[in-house]
Amino acid sequence: MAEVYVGLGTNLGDKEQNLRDAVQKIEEQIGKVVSLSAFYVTAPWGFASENSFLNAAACVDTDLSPLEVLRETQLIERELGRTKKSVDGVYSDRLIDIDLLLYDDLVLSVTSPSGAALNLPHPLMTERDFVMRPLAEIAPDVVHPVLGRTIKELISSSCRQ
Ligand code: PH2
Ligand code: MG
Ligand code: MG
Repeated sequence: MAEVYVGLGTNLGDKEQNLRDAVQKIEEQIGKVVSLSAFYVTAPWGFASENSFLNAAACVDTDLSPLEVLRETQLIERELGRTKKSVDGVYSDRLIDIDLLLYDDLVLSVTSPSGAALNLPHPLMTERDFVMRPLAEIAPDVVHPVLGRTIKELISSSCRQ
């Protein structure tokens, strides 16, 4: 059994419902959601949009491998109506985005059979306040496996939005 942290984001449609639907599907398809942060209203980061985001973080106990979790999160995104993916850091509005942040203390960089990159921990997580604030709420004492510091320590030092 592994402990996975995921970040959830949406800035289109009924955002609260999108997050709730994603959490329900994660529970059905990935594993037990053992904690869920509050939902945070955040400004779009890294691109211009009129649509504010709703972001959250969740901790999931799973028997799936990292690549299996990635396959399921991508499937759930499509089931909830997402059609476009970000390409080379060019972001766009979306119904739902589910990003793997941490998988136990694994450090890895692989390409999935579908061609998607999987990097753990998520390489941009510490730069993103919309990730770190919800994560710090549910996992303040979890240690980042590369930086060797807790989420609580990292949010008070390097985090920007
Ligand atoms: N996701 C992005 C890019 N920018 N900004 C906010 N506020 N919330 C997000 O979830 C988000 C973003 C790429 O996935
Ligand atoms: Mg994302
Ligand atoms: Mg994503």
